[in-house]
Amino acid sequence: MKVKIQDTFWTRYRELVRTEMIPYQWKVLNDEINITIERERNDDSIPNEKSHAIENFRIAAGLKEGNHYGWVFQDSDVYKWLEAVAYSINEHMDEDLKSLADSVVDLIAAAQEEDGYLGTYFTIEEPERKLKRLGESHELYCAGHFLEAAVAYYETTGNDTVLKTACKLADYIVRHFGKEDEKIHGYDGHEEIEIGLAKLYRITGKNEYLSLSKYFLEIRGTNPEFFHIQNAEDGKKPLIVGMDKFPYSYFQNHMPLLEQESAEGHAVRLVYMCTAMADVAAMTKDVNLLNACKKIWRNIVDKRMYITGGIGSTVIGESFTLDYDLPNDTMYCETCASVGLVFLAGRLLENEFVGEYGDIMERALYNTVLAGMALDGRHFFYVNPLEVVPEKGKKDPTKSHVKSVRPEWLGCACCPPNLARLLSSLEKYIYVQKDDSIVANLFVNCESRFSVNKKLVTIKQETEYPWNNRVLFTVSSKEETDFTLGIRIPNWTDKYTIRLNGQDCNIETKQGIAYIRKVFKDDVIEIIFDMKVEIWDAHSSVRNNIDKIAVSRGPIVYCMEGVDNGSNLHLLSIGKNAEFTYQFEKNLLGGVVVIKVNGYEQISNSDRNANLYQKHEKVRGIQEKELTLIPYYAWANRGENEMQVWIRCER
Ligand code: FUB
Ligand code: ZN
Repeated sequence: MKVKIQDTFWTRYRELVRTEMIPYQWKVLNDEINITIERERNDDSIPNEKSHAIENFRIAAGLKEGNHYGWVFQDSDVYKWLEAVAYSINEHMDEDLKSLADSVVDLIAAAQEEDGYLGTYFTIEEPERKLKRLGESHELYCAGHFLEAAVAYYETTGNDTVLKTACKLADYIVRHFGKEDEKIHGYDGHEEIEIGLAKLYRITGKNEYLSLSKYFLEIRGTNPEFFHIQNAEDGKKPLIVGMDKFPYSYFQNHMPLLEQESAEGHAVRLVYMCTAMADVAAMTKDVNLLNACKKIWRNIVDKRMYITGGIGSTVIGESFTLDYDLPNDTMYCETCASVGLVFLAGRLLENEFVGEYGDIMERALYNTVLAGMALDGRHFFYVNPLEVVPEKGKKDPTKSHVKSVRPEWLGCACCPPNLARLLSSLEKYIYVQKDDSIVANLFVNCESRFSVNKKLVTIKQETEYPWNNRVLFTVSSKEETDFTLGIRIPNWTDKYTIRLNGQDCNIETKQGIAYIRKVFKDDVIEIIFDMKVEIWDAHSSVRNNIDKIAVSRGPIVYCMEGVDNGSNLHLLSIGKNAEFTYQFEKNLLGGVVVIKVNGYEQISNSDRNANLYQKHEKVRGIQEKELTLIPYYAWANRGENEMQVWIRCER
């Protein structure tokens, strides 16, 4: 399958990645740019003087002298950058960028030790502690990111060094971990190696990589004490302050994966773990593993996910908390966690054609993932709140992670390059194919080629999604080709029509996907979704959202911002039968559909001398006010101001 995107909405982002993010991030990784690196929350242990990520490699390679700087997982910023470059030059070859990336590959290879070990922190600072403190060390996490980057870079460029370095590293890990007595019967505190090994298996066909990936999943949680035992044997100071005290569930090792039924612990780790479960399940046809993954998915989607596709309800441990606990202004909703949710949905879709996987992917992608970066491609959110009063983030220590302006860079820089690698590889998520069934999962202007029963089929998608409700599929094949084309019917639409070659038709829909089975040659399918403004209630167990509504249109969730509606957004409300209007504004926020509604404003008693508490008035004093809503992903691009997704509803 080869998909080429030519889409107004997405090309803008992908060009931003290519022309802004990748060069900008390169300068940051090299400490060549004068920017403010913000701590993601008030915590003095967060390193924020510089990135030093490339310099760490130079020191580890013996090209420079000095100390390691940054998190123990600082290397992963470079790997994710390399992965994004791989996808970007695959789409748009840039010889200068390729030479730069080749030199980074050489540097990484030079930093690799003779036996295959790769990890600048331990090579430079504490070689004697290698693999001795896996709960915190992130050694296999970084390795997993390198394997992912290496596979992507090898696939694009055929660079031999990158593949050799990756295999040498993977072989090192195979030699050190596994069932055999002499090996470590353990795993990394942060899942990721499982994904990297599975990818490396796909291109090398080496069974030991897939087996080890499966082993890491199988052993996790069977020995919850593993990290504690290692820490005690190590006996030295933790590698990450306080992490040795985190509960087992933070690492998802509180019980074997097959027994886990809810999404627990650190959100990014959880979704990476589930991504690997779905991946390995698909490759090994392991139904139990897939079912276990689906159980956790159900818990996320039904009880622990924000309407924006954000996950992680608390800053403590960047974690899930409990069912229906979805506070809007203290949440975490890390950008990486939603990037991971996209990966997970994609892997589940490869296992089974279920529309819901695409629905959630779309929700995370168009809302939290995109909110993770500013429209200039040079400022990034780590945490994605659904309600912000800027002063609170500054003065309330429990909200120091809730920023109202995207920083230029972050002490922990996991999110920006994660965004870059996802957006530059978006073409991987548009279709899924299994034998002679192709499903259109995302609606993006693109031209795609498929091999179906050894025949070449081209499918062109034309659409103005997410602003417009029409998608046209033009299928062409030199020879008549019998196959099934599925089209996901998004869960936000109540009605849709499909026309095949100009004729209305009734199509069978299964699990959220409409299927057309026929002999295709030159055919046109037009699908029109009913894309009106929708209002949503949260489940009544979500205490923070009682008597509030959220507004969406198509896949886009909306919010109110102070710049359009004034401050004190909490005083605004929308009537039960309010009528919404919408309009595309091409000069606003890069071109967005803006929603307007006649709502209300509670007459405020802003007199500072007024009593804090006053006798209850039966009738609330309200006045009419037109409210303006913009896409959530585009908030905080017009200076610092309040923002709110869930809006009070006058019933
Ligand atoms: O631990 C590595 C990365 O740093 C995680 O994925 C993020 O959540 C951040 O904690
Ligand atoms: Zn992150």
